[in-house]
Amino acid sequence: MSTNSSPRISAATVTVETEPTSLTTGFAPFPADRAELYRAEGLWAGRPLDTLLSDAAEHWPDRPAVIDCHISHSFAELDALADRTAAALTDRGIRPGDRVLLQLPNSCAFAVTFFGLLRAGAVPVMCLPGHRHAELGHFAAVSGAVALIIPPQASTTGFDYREMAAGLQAEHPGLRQVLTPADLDAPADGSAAARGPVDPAAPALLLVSGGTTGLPKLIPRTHDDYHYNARACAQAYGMTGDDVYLVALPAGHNFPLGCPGLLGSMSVGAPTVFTDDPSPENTFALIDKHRVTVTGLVNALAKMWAQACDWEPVLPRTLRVVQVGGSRMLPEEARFIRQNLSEGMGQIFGMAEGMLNFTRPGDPVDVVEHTQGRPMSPHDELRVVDENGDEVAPGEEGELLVRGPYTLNGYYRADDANARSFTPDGFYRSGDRVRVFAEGPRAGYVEVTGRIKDVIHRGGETVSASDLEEHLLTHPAIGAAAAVALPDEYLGEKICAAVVFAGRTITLAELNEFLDGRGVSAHSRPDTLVPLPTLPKTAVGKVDKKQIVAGLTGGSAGTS
Ligand code: OOB
Repeated sequence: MSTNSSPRISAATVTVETEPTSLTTGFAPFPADRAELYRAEGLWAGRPLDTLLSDAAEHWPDRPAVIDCHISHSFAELDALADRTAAALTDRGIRPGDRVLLQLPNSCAFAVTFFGLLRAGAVPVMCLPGHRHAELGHFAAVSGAVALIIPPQASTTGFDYREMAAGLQAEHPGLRQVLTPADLDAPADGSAAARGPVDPAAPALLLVSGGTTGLPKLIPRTHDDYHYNARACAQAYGMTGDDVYLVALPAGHNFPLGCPGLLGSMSVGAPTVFTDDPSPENTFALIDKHRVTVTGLVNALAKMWAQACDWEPVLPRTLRVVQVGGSRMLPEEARFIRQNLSEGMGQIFGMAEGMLNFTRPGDPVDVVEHTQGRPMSPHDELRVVDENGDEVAPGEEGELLVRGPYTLNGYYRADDANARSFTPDGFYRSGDRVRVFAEGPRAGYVEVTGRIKDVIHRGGETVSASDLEEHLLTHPAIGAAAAVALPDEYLGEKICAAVVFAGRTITLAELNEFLDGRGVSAHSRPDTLVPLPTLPKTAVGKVDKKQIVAGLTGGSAGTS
């Protein structure tokens, strides 16, 4: 078991890391008693994460492992390429425990580099292609990363990663190297990377948090917990070597990486197809070509795919499981996606911090449409509490607190955030407002009703953004909506409805008359109505309220 060495470094105070620090500095491991339980129960395998690949290469050497529009590799080939990359990394001075920022587009090179880093004993920091200087600089400072791996070419939107990397290096001298996959492809001098023994209780990778306030935090995922996460998820979806998984979201995000994603698919010998273009035209053709059976989508993308089924010539008929999650979904939206895109539509409520809830293949339609699923593991512990931290009555709403075999015990090097985000007995405060149904066919399933902090303080009233959004979406002229708080001299905050009109437009007065008719109280109705061509999205494709507010107040969008 790794030790939690002190002193811990607070993210808020770290700006530039010049001295290399130990991986476990500022890492909160699982407490010994629970670790013991998860091992005894056989959940944790005690194996390094990259053994998912070596095991697959041993069992199914010739089966396709990864496929993109340029190339494909069998499990044996991917395994050999990972070794080669590890040797090249070692040759370049990357040492076990070193953090390395990984920012690559969806591609076979992503998989090769990810496993190469693990094999070298390095810890990838899973950046998304949409992250920019502010996020990367923050990840570099907090993690003390020694290298950054970027694509050799500009992004499809013309963004130049090399230029950003040069700027980052100037500010973070600890970031000694900027590499592309091509730099790691040449046969290395060393025959194999000598990483030494791996502590399965230590962090294998750092995921970034999906929160929409402030800069993302780093989430240490251990070999034990992430190996379990991937395997258990693939198993719960009934995946076998006959399945084919499609990565349509950014591959470094927890959802397509390990839920079940690339790693879960690998655990059962199923290939993963990568695409950089999530449009229906492109993905439907790929799904057809590779007989894709499983994929994961954020809500907006799922809705777009479902709409496109009306006109696309090739339909995604081979899909058996379409997981939809990442933000709140109304039952009507779920029904639309299920009926138009795939009967295999399921909901997933997950977080990079760990705990996953999802509906299972074969669950009743009522459960699939009205809930965000149930916990993945019998060892997930959920608590729903009120504002005083007291548990609410069964079936009532409150904040979800979680603890379990694959949920973090602390953000990486973030003492201040940790003091707020964890209870003394180790439960993570998710910030999500949920109810866990207590009876009937939905018993044990979770419904996400909003974010605890996503509220607008208007005058003396507290208005829930998600409640208002739900009402807004019932208006036939509104295709998408976000309720956000704007500063107001008299009220403190006023309510702004940012909407995407579907076909025709309406005025604020018409909207408020409609809301009045639905029984929405006067103080909970929008003060301003802002039509937008689309709602701005985060790097993974969720509605980015921070950016909406920044756009309307002339402030900086922060970072996304
Ligand atoms: C996934 O992970 P993150 O880390 O990008 O975001 C987590 C947060 C949750 O705390 C919750 O606020 C929200 O995103 N969320 C949902 C949701 N799924 C995630 N809110 C309502 N309904 C849902 N179904 O987003 C993620 C990770 C793994 C699998 C799927 C999604």
